[in-house]
Amino acid sequence: MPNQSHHRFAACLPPSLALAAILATALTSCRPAQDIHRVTVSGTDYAFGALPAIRPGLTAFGFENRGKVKHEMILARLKEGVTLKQVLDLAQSGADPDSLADAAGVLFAGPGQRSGGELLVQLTPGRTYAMVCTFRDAKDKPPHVALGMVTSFTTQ
Ligand SMILES: [Cu+2]
Repeated sequence: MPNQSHHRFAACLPPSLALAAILATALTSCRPAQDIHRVTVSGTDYAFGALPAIRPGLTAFGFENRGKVKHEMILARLKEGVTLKQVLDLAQSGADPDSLADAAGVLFAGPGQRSGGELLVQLTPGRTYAMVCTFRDAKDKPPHVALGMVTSFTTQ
């Protein structure tokens, strides 16, 4: 009787042990591959707020606008060995600073608002990232970066 041997095998597993095995499998597959750090960046007219120490790894950035005009937070990883000053100098000369950095993404937030989404970035160890807002309040006004809305951090 083939069915009987099957039953006998199932019966030799204590039910609680079988359930524990199923749960362990389910919990393992639900667990994220790595922890996601969360960093909220604040912006005012016209600066970014102080940043906490930022570690390498998967990081979700949020952007909170505490100012009275619309702002953006462009996040870019500077090329190895490049300084923020070099990027700003190049931008000021009218050239495109994209050659010195790799953009990660951008968040927008209206006055007094938080960005509707977050920016998920895999931060590289020991690298410098720049945050910048290039909005202008009017066509004849300077970009916010020229008013001081720029900052940087190096992953530690
Ligand atoms: Cu701005």
